[in-house]
Amino acid sequence: MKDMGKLIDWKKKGNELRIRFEHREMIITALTDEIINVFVPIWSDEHRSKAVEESDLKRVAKSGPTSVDVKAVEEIKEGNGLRPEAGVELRTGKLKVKISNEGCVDFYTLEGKLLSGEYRGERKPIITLGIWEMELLKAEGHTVADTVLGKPVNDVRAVDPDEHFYGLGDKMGLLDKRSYEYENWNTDDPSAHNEQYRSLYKSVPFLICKKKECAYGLFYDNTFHSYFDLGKENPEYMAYSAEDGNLDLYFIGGESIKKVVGNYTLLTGRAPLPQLWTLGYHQCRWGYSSAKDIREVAEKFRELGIPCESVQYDIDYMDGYRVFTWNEKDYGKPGELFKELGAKGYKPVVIIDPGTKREKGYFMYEEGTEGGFFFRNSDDTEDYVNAVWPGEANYPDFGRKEVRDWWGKHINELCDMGVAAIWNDMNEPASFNGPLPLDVVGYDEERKTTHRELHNVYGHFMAKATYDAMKEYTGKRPLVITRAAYAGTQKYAAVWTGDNQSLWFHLAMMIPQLCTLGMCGYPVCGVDIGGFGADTTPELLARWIEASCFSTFFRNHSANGCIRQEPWKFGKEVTDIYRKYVKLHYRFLPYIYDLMHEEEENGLPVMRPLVMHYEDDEVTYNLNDEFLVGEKLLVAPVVTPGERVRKVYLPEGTWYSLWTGAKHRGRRFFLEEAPLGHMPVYVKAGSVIPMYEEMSYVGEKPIDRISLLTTPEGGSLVHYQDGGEDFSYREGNYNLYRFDVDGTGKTEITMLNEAQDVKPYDYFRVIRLH
Ligand code: MIG
Repeated sequence: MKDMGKLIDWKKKGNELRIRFEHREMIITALTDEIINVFVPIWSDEHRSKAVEESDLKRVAKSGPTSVDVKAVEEIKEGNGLRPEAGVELRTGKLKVKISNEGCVDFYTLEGKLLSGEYRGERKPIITLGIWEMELLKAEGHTVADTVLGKPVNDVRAVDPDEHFYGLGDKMGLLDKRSYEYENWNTDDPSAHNEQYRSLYKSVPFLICKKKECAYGLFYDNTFHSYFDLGKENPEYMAYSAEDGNLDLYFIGGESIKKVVGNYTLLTGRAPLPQLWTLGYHQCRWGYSSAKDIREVAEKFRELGIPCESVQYDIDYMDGYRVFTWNEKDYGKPGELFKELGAKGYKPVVIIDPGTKREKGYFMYEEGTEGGFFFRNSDDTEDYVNAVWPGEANYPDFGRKEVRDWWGKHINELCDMGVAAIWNDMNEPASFNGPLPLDVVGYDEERKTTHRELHNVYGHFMAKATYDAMKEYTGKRPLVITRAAYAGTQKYAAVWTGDNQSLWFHLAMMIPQLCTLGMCGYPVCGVDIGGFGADTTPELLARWIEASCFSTFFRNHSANGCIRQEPWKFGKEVTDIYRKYVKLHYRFLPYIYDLMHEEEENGLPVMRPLVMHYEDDEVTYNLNDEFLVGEKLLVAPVVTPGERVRKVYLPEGTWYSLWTGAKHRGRRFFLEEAPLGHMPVYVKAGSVIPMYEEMSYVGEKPIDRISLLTTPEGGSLVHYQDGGEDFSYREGNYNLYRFDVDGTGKTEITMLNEAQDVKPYDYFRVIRLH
């Protein structure tokens, strides 16, 4: 880090190295052999992390470093062209960190390979501003250097010419984020998100860097407005900066992308195993505006034999968009429709926005005002007012426990009504009367602060409030779906990518976007199938349901005013294709569930970019139109209109077509027939994949049998089965099977764990591809 001044002295205490420089201190902490925190307290002495909580640190401590040694070094010579410099060196069981006397921090493997070196030169920003913008800057008394370079928190790191970047949450752009520029400032922008968008709804300042034969991660834990320039300004470096806060960098080693992701999620937490039904199919529309609408749609799914778990309740179910109220006029008595549809297997999922209507006599307004639970205006004299759906509204200050508890109490009332899952929207937070001023007052627990610091964690805290309340109250694994998030929100919520549109380009972007969310610790994620805004077409919807077949958040959703988007609106051909892929999703549900269970252990997502498993294969570095499900399935959806033959790439190994059993040699491209309704899917040789029988919804009938899909080589499978709802699996209440299937289909079963009260399968059968 620049501007530290000269090194004065240093002291090692346990895993921690404190270095005093002329102008600042730097604290290096080895949390594990591979996770190293570099902390420069520019703004506060403590970390004040929202992503890494006390409980996270306790968990990480269990994998503490095997050794931490520190010594002074005369000359730091190693590394690609770095000048010899004196400084201090910290070594763990896996990594070496060198801190120069000028405060530059470089990370190496123990063998001396440079993973990430601080850039020693000056930043040379390319001026991309137009004449008009330049004039404006001048008029306001700024220079370009002020705006691009004048941030208090900076880290500029040298990058290799062939280095690739992944991660950063829900950001647009391709899988490889090199040459893009991004901002972390949660943003609700309903226009069509394009490739060059710098920010969307979430801020996950975690970057995965892939160099020849190694990978590492950089997690900049800072909730203020921050920026990444990934070699756009200059191909020699990447630059991170933030408007305020500390430099709080976690360097994440691990050699492979998989291990880096595993380490990042060890640090920020892993998504808990969801209830089985939540992984099924969901239908939604902003515009199902009465009990009649919901009922009709729910019944139609059953009638057409298309599986479905929920028809979700968007904002119209509320009385005048007042949160925690019910519109009886259009939806009948609270809870009645839930019961009626519950009998048909439907679980109620309702939307809850944060914006609380300002209206005398409305209980949320009265309680919130009375309790002092809302954001305050900048001079802290009155509650801050903006507007959202209900008109003038206040914003709950979720950073305080008492506010979260208050909110949670009302969440519990929804649970009493029968609500099974909560969908959180508008929590960037969105506002109709211009953005919230940065100096709006809120709290981080007892500490008074402003929206500048709290903005990017607003959705995070709202999701936490909801998750904690539901978990405690119901004892079940809560499904909270959130639009806004920060790093670590995966502990509390699943995510969707907000308002996409019915555009072929958005169908295509789904693949890098969801793969990226997965690499950033969000295994339960999805996009609005069919597109939220704009009007979908029969072909687009058919291709969209194909491509989403393996999504963990699997929901068709569309906006009021756009064409209705249920499959039957598009005739028999589309309905048949739709049914085929929703049914296929349910058949593969046990595979997805196994992967989610494994994710709690290894942090790996369900949907993965090929580069995660084939890191030495350059073709995969920026492959945007294929993905893996776990490592056994490869999916190559058609995402281009009119295309009926697809170019498919299969990596190393042997693969079998799921549909025909045709055998393919990997590490090559080939053409595959892909008429409408046919999505190329391949099974890796030596795989055994669990499958259920067909069902209309989870809970329709006991799941008493399992099928094992195998390739001609046979293989083995560790398969997990539990009751699908509560947390008793954490006390061992689950069955764990190992199936060893040989080349003839003969199968040996070993029970690795037996549940107290989960009935094992009565039957199994082997389905052999050949
Ligand atoms: O300003 O609740 O992204 O899924 O249907 C729009 C209405 C508010 C935005 C969400 C979308 C939802 C819609 N909401």
